[in-house]
Amino acid sequence: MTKPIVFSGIQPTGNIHLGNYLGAVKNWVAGQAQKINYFCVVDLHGLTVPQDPNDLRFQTRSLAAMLLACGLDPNQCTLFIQSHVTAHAEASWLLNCITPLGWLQRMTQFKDKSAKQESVLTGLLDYPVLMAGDIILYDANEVPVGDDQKQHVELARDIAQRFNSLYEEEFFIIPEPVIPEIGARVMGLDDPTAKMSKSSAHIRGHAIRLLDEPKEIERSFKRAVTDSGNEIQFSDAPEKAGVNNLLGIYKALTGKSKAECEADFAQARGYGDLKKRVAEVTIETLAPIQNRYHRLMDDPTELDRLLAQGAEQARAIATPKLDRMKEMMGLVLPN
Ligand code: ATP
Ligand code: LTN
Repeated sequence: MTKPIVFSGIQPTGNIHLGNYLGAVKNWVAGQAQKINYFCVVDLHGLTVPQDPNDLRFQTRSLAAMLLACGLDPNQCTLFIQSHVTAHAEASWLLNCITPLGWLQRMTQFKDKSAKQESVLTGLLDYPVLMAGDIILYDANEVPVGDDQKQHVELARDIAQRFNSLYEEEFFIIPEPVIPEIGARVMGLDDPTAKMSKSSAHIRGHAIRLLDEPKEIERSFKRAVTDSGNEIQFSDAPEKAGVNNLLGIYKALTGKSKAECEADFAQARGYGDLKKRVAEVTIETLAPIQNRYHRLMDDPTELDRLLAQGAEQARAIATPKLDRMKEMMGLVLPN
């Protein structure tokens, strides 16, 4: 049986946090051996909101090191930086020319993010077209992402289908979003009604960043917003969102069932015990990741070598696919 092809991406737009890890990266690592994997640090997507150039450069390399530290294995996956493979930017232009504007204006992430910007950049609207190109250039079958990206993967399906019906049936594979059952939407510790997000990770007590020191992790969990009750159970009730989020984090980190998680806290004296235990398992999970991260950042030559190797492997797939697209659309390929 042929192995499924997996593609996913993450933006170098700030400190990677527990939501990114549980909603996406942990699942990339877990599925590596059974599949053909492409994982991409999407620096071109990062440019869709204003960035400090030096900061973006640092974040891009730091994120790549962090992904390796989390367990991505260059022998089992292709890890690369999006702008190193120019086919992505070119594919997005070609796909722009078959994508109706209305499809992009409907995207909820665009509506949310543009509402927060003083001046909305064209790239922000166009973001999902670049993302569609990322995925379909590699004939990806599966796109493991958190819940917030489902709409973008569905748009990628629509764009692929439109290209196929205009030019050649079955040219692009129609990708499927793969959303984890638990961890798909980790909420902010300071506000359990909003998703934990990189762009808010600088706000104290909002996120657990993968590079946080144990003391900071304990502090953030201690301050986490809960309710005035003391029942430690999974619940969909809006007032229980804080406790539900903490239990969800505990479940995703330990791999235990819901019943086992609840049983672990049956004797707890209150939310304080839950917060303390969630902080402990988080610190235990992050310690080896942080060690590996620092080792990689201390060896820039090795990191660059791995990223160059990833880019070369990615180009070998993406460039011929892009050339076929160009030909189908009527462009003259250079001799
Ligand atoms: P930004 O705030 O800059 O939009 P982000 O925190 O949403 O950043 P991305 O780089 O956009 O991070 O997302 C990387 C991956 O992490 C995606 O698969 C996304 O679905 C997932 N993800 C992001 N936030 C969460 C969250 N709170 N819970 C679960 N998964 C998440
Ligand atoms: N938009 C995604 C990042 C991303 C991505 C991709 C995810 C860019 N290209 C391709 C999956 C597949 C996000 O997480 N915000």
